[in-house]
Amino acid sequence: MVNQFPYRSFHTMNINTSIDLFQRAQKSIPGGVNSPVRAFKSVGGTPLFIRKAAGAYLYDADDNKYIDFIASWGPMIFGHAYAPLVKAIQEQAVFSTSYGAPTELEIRMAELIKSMAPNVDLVRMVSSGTEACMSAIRVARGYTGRNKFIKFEGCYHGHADAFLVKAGSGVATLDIQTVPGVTAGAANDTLTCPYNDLDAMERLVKEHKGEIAAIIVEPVAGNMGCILPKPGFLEGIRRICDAEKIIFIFDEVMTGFRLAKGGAQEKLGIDADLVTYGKVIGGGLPVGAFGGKRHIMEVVAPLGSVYQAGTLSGNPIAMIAGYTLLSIINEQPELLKELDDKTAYLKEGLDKVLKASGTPYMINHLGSMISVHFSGKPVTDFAAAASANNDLFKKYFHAMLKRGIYLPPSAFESWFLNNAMTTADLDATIEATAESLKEIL
Ligand code: HOZ
Repeated sequence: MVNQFPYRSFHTMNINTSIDLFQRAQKSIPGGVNSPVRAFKSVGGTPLFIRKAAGAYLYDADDNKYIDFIASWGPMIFGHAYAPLVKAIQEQAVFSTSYGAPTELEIRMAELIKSMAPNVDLVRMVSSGTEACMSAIRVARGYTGRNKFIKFEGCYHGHADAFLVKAGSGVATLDIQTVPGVTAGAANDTLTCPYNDLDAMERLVKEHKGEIAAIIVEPVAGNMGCILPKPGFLEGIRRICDAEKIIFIFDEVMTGFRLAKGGAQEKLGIDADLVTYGKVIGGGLPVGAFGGKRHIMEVVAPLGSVYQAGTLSGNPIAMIAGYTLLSIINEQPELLKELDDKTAYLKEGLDKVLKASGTPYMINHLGSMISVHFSGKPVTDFAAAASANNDLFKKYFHAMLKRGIYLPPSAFESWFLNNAMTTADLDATIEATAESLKEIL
């Protein structure tokens, strides 16, 4: 049924074209969107249809301008339509968009990733973070000969069947407990425990001794809002993986090369066995990769028999975009420091106005990932994120949106800053928060 726009009154600005487009979209696209979080379901209202973006700003179909805190969920580290990227893509496009055959560009990309993440000996390019994570699990299973793996509640590793168990992001946003279509067979080998709960994880490992192929984690969780690993959590997983010969997988789809030149591995000082990358390494084009230690990655076909393939894997346009972005991060890591400083500035400003409002809140923040949880207690796992006042988040989201600040349309997503943001943009965001809180509290 076509949405009757019950939340139209949330908007005081003209979003008539988006409203029309959403109505039209619902006639030919499930829910009118190609990825569920975009539908604004948990915050209500009409999703904005974007016409263009430049630097720190998004422009919707009615020409409203917004400061963008989604950054395409991570990759727009230097802002939208970043000139070196646009130029590289244009120059490459004239040589065709896909070959289905190897190119030198893929080697350059692999060499660059290896130089930035020194424990990656071999890396295979794929087309999305989902593909990267599901392939990494397959590799871990193939290598160890074991079937089960552990993931943490509220972490999201893409939409492959085995990951849709207690997942974050859209699954949490839509509060889907069991995903129809995922068979018990596919889900039975997925074991879950709370993020940051090392004891629960150790118990699981004991109960399933010798059965666990891998433990996969978002080193900084970004799919239940931003949640940081407690000191010792990741180190504890590393220790248990070593003791039990379990493959430790870092899902760096959001953090990879955003948090540091060497990703979260470098930022947090953890050496994973396999690492998955996603949108960031394509500069916003559909790219993913999984890689890691040689003796494990050697099971991948055609070297070994763990099969994995893709016509668009290593696509030349995606490779040049990713290569250009990663090269800039590699050569000028001080740009990431600039971005981190901007995020710290934003955090300080938000802290002041939230404190002044008297509402309970927590700000979780690391590097250029940040999120506000309307909760009086620390938000260190999914249960805490879910028990925050997410009705208030919904009001905050809309109050900010109409002030031209585009936050993720769910409390279960991290915000991502980009380095095109100016101090004026950050001040505007802080001021909009102060005004919004006055309006909604
Ligand atoms: N799962 C993505 C964020 N965690 C959202 C993807 C999208 O809707 O574009």
